[in-house]
Amino acid sequence: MTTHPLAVQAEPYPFELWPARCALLLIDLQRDFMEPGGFGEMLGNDVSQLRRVIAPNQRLLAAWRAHALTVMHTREGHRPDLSDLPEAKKIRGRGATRIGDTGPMGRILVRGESGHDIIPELYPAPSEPVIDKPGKGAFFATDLHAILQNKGITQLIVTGVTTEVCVNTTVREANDRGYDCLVPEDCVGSYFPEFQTMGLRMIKAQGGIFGWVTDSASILAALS
Ligand code: TIU
Repeated sequence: MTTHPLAVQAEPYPFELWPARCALLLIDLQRDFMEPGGFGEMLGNDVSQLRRVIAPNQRLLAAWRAHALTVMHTREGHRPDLSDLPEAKKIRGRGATRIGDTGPMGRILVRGESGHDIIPELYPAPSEPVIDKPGKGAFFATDLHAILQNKGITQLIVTGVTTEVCVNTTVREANDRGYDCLVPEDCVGSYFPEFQTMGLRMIKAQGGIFGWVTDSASILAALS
């Protein structure tokens, strides 16, 4: 354990990184969001927009693993019987295909289906906890907070997809629970360029109202 924090260049001001207390939390890097035929495309989105986050996430993940730091992953999805799927979420959008229906990668957003799993490029190691969440935020109806507390984690580097939906919701939930959140902009992606920009601005505005924004190179530079 270092006796002083590492300074990461960030906005609105440098982030004081305590590596041993900082988990890398990768949000919903699932085939259902990242590949054709899944939930993201079903909602009318161009999923190719998100693939630029893969390489920078691989670099951060490799660094966290090399330093034996805490890595955790989340997946959005539901039980096969859909008992944890609110009716409101099921019918939202009034689309012909819904969560639980069969798509090219199995049943859409259902646990155990290939589309629900994390993309091979960023697949979790056996030692890395995977949080299955039914909502957009990673703290709602999960044991994420308990696991982080048990590990002595007080800081989160939050990456993944999508910037304005599950990443933003999770950062806000974490902030209210007392975690300092750092978001590397090249490691988070949105289907909408304007939401990418504003989703990040919302986090760092007002003196870092929800957290800090940086890039993966700045984190890697601080760690090296
Ligand atoms: N639709 C969309 O942008 N996102 C989601 O539905 N879930 C996540 O962000 N993971």
